[in-house]
Amino acid sequence: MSSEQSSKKRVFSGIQPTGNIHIGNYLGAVRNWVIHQKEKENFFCIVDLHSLTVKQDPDELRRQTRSLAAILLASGIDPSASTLFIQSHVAAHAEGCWLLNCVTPIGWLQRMTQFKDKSVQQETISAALLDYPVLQAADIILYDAHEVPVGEDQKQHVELSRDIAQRFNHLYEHEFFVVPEPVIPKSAARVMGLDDPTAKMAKTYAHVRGHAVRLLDEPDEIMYVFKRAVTDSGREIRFSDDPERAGVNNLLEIYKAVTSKTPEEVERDFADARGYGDLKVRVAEVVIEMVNPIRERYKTLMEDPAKLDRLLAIGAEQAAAVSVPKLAEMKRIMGLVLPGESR
Ligand code: AQP
Repeated sequence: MSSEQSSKKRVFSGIQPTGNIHIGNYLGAVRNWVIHQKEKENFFCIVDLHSLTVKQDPDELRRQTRSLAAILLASGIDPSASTLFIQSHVAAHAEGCWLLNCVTPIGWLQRMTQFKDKSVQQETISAALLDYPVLQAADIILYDAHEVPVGEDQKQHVELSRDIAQRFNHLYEHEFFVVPEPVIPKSAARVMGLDDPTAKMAKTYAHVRGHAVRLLDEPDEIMYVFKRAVTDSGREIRFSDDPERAGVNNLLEIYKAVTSKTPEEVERDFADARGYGDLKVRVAEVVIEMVNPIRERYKTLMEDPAKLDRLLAIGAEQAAAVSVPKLAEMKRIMGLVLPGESR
C-alpha cells in the first residue's frame, strides 16, 4: 500500500446480488461510492452470502452475481481506485461472523427492523436472517473501515456494527476495531416505490412493473414507469413532507439527486410545468440520460465474462490481504491458537 493510500479514510460497503438493482440502490449508494472513490481507500463487496439468508435459485444467483459486478463497473467503480470483490471469495468474512456472534447479544438482533419486516414474509425464518447484521459487522470491521456509505434503510445495521465493534473492544480491553460511521447521502437516501410512495423502492419488488426503475431498463420502459407513477389529485409541484403528497415529493427528490440541484433550483425548473404529467416526463428524461451510458457499458462488459472473473479474483486477493491478517489477530486476542504458533 502506498503512503498516499494509507492516509486516506477507509470505506467499506456492500450490495446483494439478488433482484434487480434499481435507481434507489444507485442514487442511495453506488453513485456515492463512485463519486468519492479517488479520495478514499475503498472496499466494495458483492455480498452473496447475505443473499442466501432467503431462498435463492442457485443458477440465477450465480448469473446475477456476475451481472452485478458488470453493473458496478459500468456505473464507474474503477478497479485501480477501489477493490471490488465477492464476499464468499474471502472466507474471513464468514469466520469473522462466527467470532462476532460470540460477543453479540441476541436481543440486539431481534430488535432489527429489517429482521422484523423480512421474517414476516418467510414461511420458515432461517437463523441466518437473524444473524445477517453480524455478518455485515464482520464485513465492515475486518477492514477497519471508517465510513460505510449506505442508503437510510441500512443505517440501523451500521449502527449495530458500531455497537459490536465497541463491545469487542471493551470485552478484550483493546482498541482493536475501528468503530465505523454510516454515511447517508443528503439526496435520495430513501427512494420510494413509484407505485406506492409510502414504501421504499426495493429489489424484492423490482420485478413488479411500475414499482421501480431498474438500472438496465430501456428508455421506453423508464418513460412508461414514470408516467404511471402514483401522485395525488393536486397540481402543486413543490417539496413537501405531507404524506398525501409523497408521490410528487419522491419524483422531485429523484430529479434533485440526478441533477445535483438545490431544492430551490428544482422547484424553479418546474415553475412552468403543465401539471404532474409534465413533471413525470421531465423526471423520466433526466433518469434516462443518467442510465443510458451505464446500460451500454454493461453490455460491453458482459461480452467478456473471463475478464470480469479475473478482475474479481484480483479484488478478492486484495481484500484478503487486509482482512485475513485482521482475522488472525482477532483470533489471537480471543485466545485461539493460530496454526504453527508454538507458544
Ligand atoms: N430505496 C432505496 N433508496 C436509497 N437507497 C437504497 N438502498 C436500497 N434501497 C434503497 C441502498 O442500496 C444499497 C444496496 O442495498 P442491498 O443490496 O442491501 O439491497 P437490499 O436492501 O436488499 O435492496 P433493496 O432494494 O432494499 O431490496 P429489499 O429490501 O427488497 O431486499 C444499500 O446501501 C441500501 O441502503
